[in-house]
Amino acid sequence: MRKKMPLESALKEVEGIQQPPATIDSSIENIKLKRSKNPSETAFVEKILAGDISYLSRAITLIESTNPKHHAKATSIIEKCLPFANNSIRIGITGVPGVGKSTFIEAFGKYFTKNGKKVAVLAIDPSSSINKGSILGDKTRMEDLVKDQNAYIRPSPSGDSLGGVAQKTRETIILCEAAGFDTIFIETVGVGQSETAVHSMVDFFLLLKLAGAGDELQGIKRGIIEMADAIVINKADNNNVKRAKIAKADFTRALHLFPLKDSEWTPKITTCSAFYNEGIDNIYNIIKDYFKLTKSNGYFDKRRGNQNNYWLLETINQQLKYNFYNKSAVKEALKKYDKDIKNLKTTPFKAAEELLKLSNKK
Ligand SMILES: Nc1nc2c(ncn2[C@@H]2O[C@H](COP(=O)(O)OP(=O)(O)OP(=O)(O)O)[C@@H](O)[C@H]2O)c(=O)[nH]1
Ligand SMILES: [Mg+2]
Repeated sequence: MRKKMPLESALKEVEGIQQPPATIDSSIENIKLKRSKNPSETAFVEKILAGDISYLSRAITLIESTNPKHHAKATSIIEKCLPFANNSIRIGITGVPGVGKSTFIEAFGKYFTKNGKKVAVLAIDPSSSINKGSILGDKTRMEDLVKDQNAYIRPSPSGDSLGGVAQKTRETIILCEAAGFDTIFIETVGVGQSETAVHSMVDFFLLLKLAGAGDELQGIKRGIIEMADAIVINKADNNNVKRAKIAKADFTRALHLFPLKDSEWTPKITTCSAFYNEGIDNIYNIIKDYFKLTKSNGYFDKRRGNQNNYWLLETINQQLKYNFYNKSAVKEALKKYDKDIKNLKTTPFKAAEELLKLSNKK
């Protein structure tokens, strides 16, 4: 009689083959995250230091919140993260709308991640509160970078003042660094004061330009070119290559007019095509050279120290202003004095004096 085969369970059919876990770790984490609606500061800090993007994003949301409770919590998280921050290079990228910032950041960011870096992309754009959709367009232009495990893209915080937005971005930088991002890009649209704000929070300032767009002189006037550590003429491709070369020569000549920078760095002018991924390696090397120089001559640390000092005073100024204008007594009196000034009953100087006295009263 034939021996009966032992009854095999269907489940054993795949013995020896590793079974996928019944649940995915990341899903469990997500569920847990949703459950713990109000994680403690310590939980936040632990997760951020472990590189947890969900917690990083939630902490940034706390920074951006206008709720004073959130603000207090965010401040405490930032303070606890501070000892683990600062180990990054911070690069400001600016240029007029359409110059190719998003396309460039996609190409440049990928170059960094390919070289083993972790890149966080933040934006300063106070106008984004009006035009919230813009980041969507951006994300499609940064298609690869968005999917990159080693990149983190955070849309610009909305806010009604540039100072407020800038401060939030600075705090966000600290959290991103604590979460292990060693390369921070700060993007801004080169149309206003935001360049100065970005300049005051980065180590290297990169200006994107177009060949023959006629805005060269404007840039010189506004002092943006003076701030630049590199001027990159983008879209140097197809039938634009020649014009880009001419622009490069023009800028090189113009830059000779400026005195040597404190950093001892001579700003570099180069061309690239973000779209065709050309010239990106050259810009990467320029940046490497810059950090080599400024870290060895002490400028890197000095500049960060100066920036901290600037932000200390800037934050005090903002807070004083905010407290002053938000006092109801001041609000009312301001209207009255405004009228009195118009009716020539008092002078702006006397009125200001009285208003300031008023703000000191309990
Ligand atoms: N030919 C060419 N086109 C480019 C290049 N870089 C960007 N573009 C195109 O220029 C257009 C604008 O590029 P974006 O990257 O969106 O420019 P932006 O500076 O981010 O624009 P805003 O977000 O509006 O300030 C897009 O159609 C890009 O495909 C380039 O190197 N060569
Ligand atoms: Mg863009």
